[in-house]
Amino acid sequence: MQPLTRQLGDVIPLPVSVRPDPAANFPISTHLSVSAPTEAADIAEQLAELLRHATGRPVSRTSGEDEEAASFRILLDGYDKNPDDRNGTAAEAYGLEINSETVTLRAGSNQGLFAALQTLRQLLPEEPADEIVLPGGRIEDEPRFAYRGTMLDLARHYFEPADIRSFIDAIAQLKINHLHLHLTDDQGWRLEIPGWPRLTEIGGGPGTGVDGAGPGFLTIPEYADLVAYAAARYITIVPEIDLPGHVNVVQVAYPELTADGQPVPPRTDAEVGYSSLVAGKEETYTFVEDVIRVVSDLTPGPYLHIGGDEAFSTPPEDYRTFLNRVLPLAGKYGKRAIGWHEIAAVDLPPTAIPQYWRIEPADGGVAKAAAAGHQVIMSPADRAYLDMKYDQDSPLGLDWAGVVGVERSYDWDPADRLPGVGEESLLGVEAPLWSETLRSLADVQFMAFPRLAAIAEIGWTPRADREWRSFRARLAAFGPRWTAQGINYYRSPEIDWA
Ligand code: TNX
Repeated sequence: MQPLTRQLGDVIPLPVSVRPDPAANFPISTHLSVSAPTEAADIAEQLAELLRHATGRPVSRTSGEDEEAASFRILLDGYDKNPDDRNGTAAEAYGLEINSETVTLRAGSNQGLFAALQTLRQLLPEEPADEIVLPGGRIEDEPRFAYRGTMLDLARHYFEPADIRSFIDAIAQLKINHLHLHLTDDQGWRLEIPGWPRLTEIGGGPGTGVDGAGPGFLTIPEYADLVAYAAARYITIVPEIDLPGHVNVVQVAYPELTADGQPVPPRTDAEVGYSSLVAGKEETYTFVEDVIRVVSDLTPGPYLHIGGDEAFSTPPEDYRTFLNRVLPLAGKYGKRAIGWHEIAAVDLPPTAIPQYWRIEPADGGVAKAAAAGHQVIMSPADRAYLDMKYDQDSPLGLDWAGVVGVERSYDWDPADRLPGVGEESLLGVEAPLWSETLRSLADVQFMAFPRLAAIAEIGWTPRADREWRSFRARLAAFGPRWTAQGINYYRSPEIDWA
C-alpha cells in the first residue's frame, strides 16, 4: 500500500462533513482522464490542468461512451443540500467522492464545482510528485455565509494588476469569494473616470499614496480585466468610492468641490478625518452621481461600497443630508450599497449593508439596522483587520486596534460580536487590508497569510465544528503549499510549521 499524500480532512476551510474511507484510497498511477458535461467544460479544463501540474502526466478529456471510464468525473446535477437557500449559499455547495477507481466532483453549479476543485487541490501534494495517493471517502460541503471577503487598499499604496491577480489566485484557494477594492482615499484615486480626467492624472500620478510611495491607477480596461479575472475564479469585485470624507485628492484635482472653491494641497500623510465633500453644494452631487454611474456600469457584481467612514469634518446634519441623497444612487444604478457602519446613522434604503469595522463591544446603529432587517458584514478591527501587527515586533502594520495574532484572528465568532446582530443578520465576514505601511505584493502576502485563512474558515465552516487546535494543525500543513507558490506568508511562532 502506498502512503497517503494527505488526510481527507486536511483542508482549509474545514468542510462541513468529512467521511474518510481508507479502503477506498485512490492511487494516481493509471491513465488520467476527466469527463464533464459541456456546461462545466471550463471547470474540467481547470481540473485537467491541476492534475497535469501535480502529476507531470498527460490528462485526457473524455466524452460520450468513455465518460463512464474516466478517472475524474464532474457532475452538474442540481446537487442541493439547502433547498430553500435562505442565506444564499446553495450555489457553492458541492460533494467530493474519492474511491479506488474514480474521483467525482458534484455540484449544482460551476461555482460549487470550483469550490470542490479548491478542496481537491489541497488533497494533492504542494509540489509535483510521481506517486500520489488521494484519500478515499466523501466530503459534503457548503459555506456558512454567502459573503466571505477581503479588501485591498489601492489608495494608500497602489498595486499593479499583476499583483492583484496574484492575490486573487491566493484567496480563491481559501474559498474567499469577494474582493473589496478600496479605490479612493485622501492620498490617491485609483480608477479612471471618464469626464473627470484629473482624478487619475493628479490622484494616480507621481507622488501619490502614503509618503508619496504608491502612484498608479487602473484604466477602465484594466479594471474590466480584473473583474473578469476574479469572476473566472468565482470572486466578486466590490469597488469602494470613499465618501463624503477621505476625499482630499478629489479636492486637489477639482477645487470646485471644496467649500470655498479654493485649491487644497495634496496630502501623503496617514491622518484621517480632515477632508469632506460639501453636502450643500450641487456640484458635489453631479460629481458623485457621475462616479457612481460609471463604477456601477463597469461592475457586474451586485455591490457598490460608498465608504462613509470617519467623516469627522462633515457636520452630522450634513452627513445625513449627503447619505440620504447618495445612498439611493446605488439603487438607481442597479447596485446594493455597502458602507462602513457609520452609515447606520441614517435610515438606510432596504438593501443597504453596514460593514462593522470598529473594536467596541456594541454598536447601537448597527443593532438598529439589523433589527430593521438589514444584512451586516462583520470586520471588527481587533480580529479581522489584516493590517494590524501580529505582535509588537511586526515590521509592518499598525496597532491602533491592538496586535492580532493568528489565534486571535481565529478564535472569535461574527454572530457573537455585536449585541442585536446575530447569525441571521449576517451576510458574512470580511478581512480588510489597509496599505499605509505596505509597499509590495510581498508585504501584502506577509500581512494576509496566514490570518486570511482564519477568516476564510470562520466564514465557511459551521461554527460548532471550528476548533483552534485543529485549525492550527491544518495551517501547519498548509505552510509548504504557500512556500511552493512563492507566497511570502508570516511564519508565526504560534504555529508548528511543517
Ligand atoms: C481606519 S477602517 C480606517 C482607514 C485606515 C484604517 C487603518 C476604516 C473604515 N477606516 O482609513 O486605513 O483604519 O487600520
